Amino acid sequence: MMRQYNFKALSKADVNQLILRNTDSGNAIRESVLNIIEEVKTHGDDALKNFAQKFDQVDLKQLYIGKEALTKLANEIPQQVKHAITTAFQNIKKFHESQTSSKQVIETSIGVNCWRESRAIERVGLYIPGGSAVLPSTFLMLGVPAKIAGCKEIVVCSPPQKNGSVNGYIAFVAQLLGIEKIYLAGGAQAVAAMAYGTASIPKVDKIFGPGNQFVTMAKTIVQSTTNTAIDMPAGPSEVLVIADETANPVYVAADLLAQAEHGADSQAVLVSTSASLIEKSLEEVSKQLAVLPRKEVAAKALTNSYTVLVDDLEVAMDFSNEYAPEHLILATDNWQLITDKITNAGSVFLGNLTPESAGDYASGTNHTLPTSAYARSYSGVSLDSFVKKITFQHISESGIKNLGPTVEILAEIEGLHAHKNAVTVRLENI
Ligand code: HSO
Ligand code: ZN
Repeated sequence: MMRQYNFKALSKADVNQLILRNTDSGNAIRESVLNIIEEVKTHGDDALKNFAQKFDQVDLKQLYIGKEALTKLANEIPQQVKHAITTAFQNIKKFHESQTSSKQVIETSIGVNCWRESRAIERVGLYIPGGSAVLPSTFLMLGVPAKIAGCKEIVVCSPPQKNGSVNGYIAFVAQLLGIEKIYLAGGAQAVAAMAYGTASIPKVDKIFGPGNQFVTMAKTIVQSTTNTAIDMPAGPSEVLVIADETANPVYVAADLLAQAEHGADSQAVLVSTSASLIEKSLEEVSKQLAVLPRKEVAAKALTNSYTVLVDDLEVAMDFSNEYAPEHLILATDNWQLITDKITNAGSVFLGNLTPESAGDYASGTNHTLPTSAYARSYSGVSLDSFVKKITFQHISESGIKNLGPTVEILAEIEGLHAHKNAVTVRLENI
């Protein structure tokens, strides 16, 4: 069960200790991930087939599922599910389409025009987990912005199921996105394949997607050993709920458990101004936990989770900003009073009727978010993650006359005379 703390009794050092998570440098798995990467690098597709046998217990003849098979699988899913996935797809599309920026030309001084233009990252790799839970929602969250950005090549890897295929939900998402191939590779080996390329799997410029510690370690390694970028460092998922006496303990408990069921290493934190709300929420957690299909996983995550009693919402917010949660839920009717004070969070859910699950699946925001306090410096995945913003400038005759002397002086004080000359030769010629 969750540990309970009273903020007043905590020293600064205690708080620092409490907000620490996922500090395991993963050295134990580093060695095995390095071996996997080396295998894929040298043996390509054969290594991927061997790993599929070893880790997924399947004998793969070919490393992908093609368009026809995907259509067949997609057709088999219930109409109601197709409808729900389509609704989520449309909302995610609407929200991410609104993130396109139009070019804005700024005349910084007379005759000097500067602007930025977006260009899609050409080849992106999406990793869709398929281990303890298959996540078609993650496919939507990564595939939709990749499509809107106009990425030329979208490589999708997902671990094969026991029958050597992918599930129908993943296939249906592929169909909605117009993606015609899914590569059957999981874990660190999928990341290595996308970073180095194999005969079947193309090398990509940037790899996206959550995964277990092996996937995360592989992403971290390839980002420094190849020219492949990654979306962000990903640790176990987490939620911090700020609740006052206006919160509903049934809802609070449900939100904590939604987080806990993700994985044994997930963390759920409840920070509340009300001792009775904490007590009732914990009772509810026990009640709701007992009937959850993933109760073993959730129960483990709860041992890694805690509540903090605070004096007021401001202290709650200070704690939350220190913690920098991936997901922040403001379970209070008074959310408008404190939203401006949020400085660090991946994605925020306001009021008592806004569960994190809505954002996880269907409201439109992205669920690929910074964990492990990276919300202090990283944003979640958005359309921007799939583009580069390239700067442009054009200088006219009056522009170079105007700005040239400034550049000449700055080049002079840095002792860089070739720089100065690049301006001088033009000024002498006009
Ligand atoms: N809460 C997860 C996303 C997810 N939830 C997928 C359900 N399916 C990380 O934001
Ligand atoms: Zn979730």
